[in-house]
Amino acid sequence: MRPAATLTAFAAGLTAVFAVALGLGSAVGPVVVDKPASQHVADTDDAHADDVEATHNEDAAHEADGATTLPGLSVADAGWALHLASDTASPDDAVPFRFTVTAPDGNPETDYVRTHTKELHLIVVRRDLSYLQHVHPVRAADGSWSVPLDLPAGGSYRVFADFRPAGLDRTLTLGADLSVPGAFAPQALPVANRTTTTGEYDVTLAGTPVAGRESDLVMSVSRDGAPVNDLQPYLGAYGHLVALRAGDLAFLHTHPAGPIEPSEPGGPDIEFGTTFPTAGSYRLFLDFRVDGVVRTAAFTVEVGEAP
Ligand SMILES: [Cu+2]
Repeated sequence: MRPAATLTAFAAGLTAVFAVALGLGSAVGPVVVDKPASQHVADTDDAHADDVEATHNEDAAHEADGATTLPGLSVADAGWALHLASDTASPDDAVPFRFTVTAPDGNPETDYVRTHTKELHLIVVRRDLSYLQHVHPVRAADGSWSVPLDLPAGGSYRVFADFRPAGLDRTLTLGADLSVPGAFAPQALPVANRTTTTGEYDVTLAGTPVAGRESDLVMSVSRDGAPVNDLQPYLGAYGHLVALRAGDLAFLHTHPAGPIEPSEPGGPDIEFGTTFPTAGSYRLFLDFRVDGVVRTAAFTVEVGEAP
């Protein structure tokens, strides 16, 4: 073949592959690619059939079959999309981090159903899982969100916006990449641990998680060897747990077991039900509040195959 003909054939081949990929993408459903607003509306109905089934992600079988994009892996879902004002953040926390969430009509979403007492939870994690920050941005009347971030070092970060729009019967977790300029020394995932320390508090983890069904995890807080019985309600619960899969940072929803709206001090145990979609390594970040200070305890867990 002459070079020109080769190129033409190559281009035709590429087009065919691309067309197949596109067709497959629309057939499979939850759309990873951010589309123009005009297509969002049409997609919403299609996505709805999936929504009913995907409500909620705690459906272990559904999550385990791998057919659906897990929360946090996509910048857009069911017509809603996350837009960072910039994909680069300043390490200077005086510069607010800004973003918007657009609705299926393409306009910024302004109508939210509160979950855990907030309209939107923003979780920022360094991609090597060495750092996590959970904050609650402020929404302006035009729908734009802003919050100061405290990012300790350069590197590649993942931003998760966790919220429930009023027009949807489930929570969405949209994720986007964020770069922070500066020196970056990636850290290896810590080995699995059952005890950890944050400030003067020790936290132990009990439970044997297995893939594909809800696993019970119990975290117990102590100080100087004595159980801590004065955990303060924080965001409507005694503790909040964010679980991320090592490798792709899939975001796992966890559900506190026990009272959802505690008004009395709690502890030392905090219980969660978590569905790990696959076997493998996960990093868990537990937020709890004592003496008015929110602490974060981190664990690495190795999740086994279901017996
Ligand atoms: Cu939150």
